[in-house]
Amino acid sequence: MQVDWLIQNVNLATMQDNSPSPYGKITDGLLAVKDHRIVWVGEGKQAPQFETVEVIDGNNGWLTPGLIDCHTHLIYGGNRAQEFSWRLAGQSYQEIALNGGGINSTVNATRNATRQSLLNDATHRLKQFMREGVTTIEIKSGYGLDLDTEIRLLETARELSSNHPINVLTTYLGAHAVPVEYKNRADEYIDYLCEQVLPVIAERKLADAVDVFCETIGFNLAQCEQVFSTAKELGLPVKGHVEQLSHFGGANLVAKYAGLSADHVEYLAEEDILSLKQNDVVAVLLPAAYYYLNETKCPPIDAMRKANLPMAVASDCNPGTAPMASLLFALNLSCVLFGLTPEEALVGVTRAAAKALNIENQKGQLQVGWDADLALWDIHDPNELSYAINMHTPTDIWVAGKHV
Ligand code: DI6
Ligand code: FE
Repeated sequence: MQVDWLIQNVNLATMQDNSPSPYGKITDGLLAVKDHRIVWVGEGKQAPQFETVEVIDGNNGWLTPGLIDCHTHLIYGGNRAQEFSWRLAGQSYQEIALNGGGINSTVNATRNATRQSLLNDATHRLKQFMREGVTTIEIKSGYGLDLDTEIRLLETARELSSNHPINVLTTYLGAHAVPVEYKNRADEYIDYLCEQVLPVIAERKLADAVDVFCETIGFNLAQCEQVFSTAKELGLPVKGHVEQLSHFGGANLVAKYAGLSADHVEYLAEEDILSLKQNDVVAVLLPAAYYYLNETKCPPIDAMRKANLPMAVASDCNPGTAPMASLLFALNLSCVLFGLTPEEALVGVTRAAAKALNIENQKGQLQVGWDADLALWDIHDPNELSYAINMHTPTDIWVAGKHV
């Protein structure tokens, strides 16, 4: 069998869904790559003869799919360190937002930032994720709100993908906050968003999906539904920041539009889970924001587990509620704070995260035909990836079969 390269003497965490063993584990395995795809994966002793160019010794380490961070706000100007001290002094996130801080203070900093400074700051954060073995990352807009700045953010996200060996999927999050120029006129802002911004974004193919902040301090159900129906008319899938600070009803709206994912879901009700499951929606857990906001209401993990609802885990990297550029730390938080098992956590940043981005048939598993996005770890057990904090980075990373 002609292949470009293969790795042997390696343990495989295939993350395949139908495997009888945890992590889809194959010990003493072998994986072969041709062009940018996996063409063989299994036990070394079962492997056929390969005519190959390069044979890599895995040194009995562990090979996982490249990690996928399916929810970030990576690109923004300035920071919210001042608010951090206000929050430590007792002000709530909601109070600060209602007093003109929060998202809108980052919108102001972003609108005044040059494209180069946005790119430089985002590149610094992106490199942190890449060194942890993240090979696919979702990046939202949402700190511009006006057409020009939203376009600048999404073009910058696309530029990151062309400058670095990482797959970037972009999401338009114009419904993140009401901008100052539309203060107390949220409905008119949503009309502007749906009539003048989203059509341009769609026409220029700058976004792969559309997101909303559906919350008391965000947008109401009618406003979010107007965004969702416009997105659907333009052929874009939807997702939502829902049930983050209250049970507000956004999860059912995502289900109604057969959205890709319902994100945060701290206040998800058990009856909402069935409609998410029936509409093939992924729950995206964002434990860093829960931790940073001192939230006390955990997502209903056990009920989602019992319903077999796919649960992804993501960093939510953003300047307000998760100024944190580590997907591995999010893994640890998802276990310690939310009660995921280490295996569920790793599924959350591989197979389930791929599904939340509509790429589950090409990334997130070690499977024949899937993209050869891979990370090799010098560990004795895949549990170590969520157990340890800041102790592991991959010894080797491949994106589309190319060593990076
Ligand atoms: N929920 C969040 O936690 C982030 N956005 C959202 O809709 C926070 C964004 C920020 O505070 O800058
Ligand atoms: Fe978010």
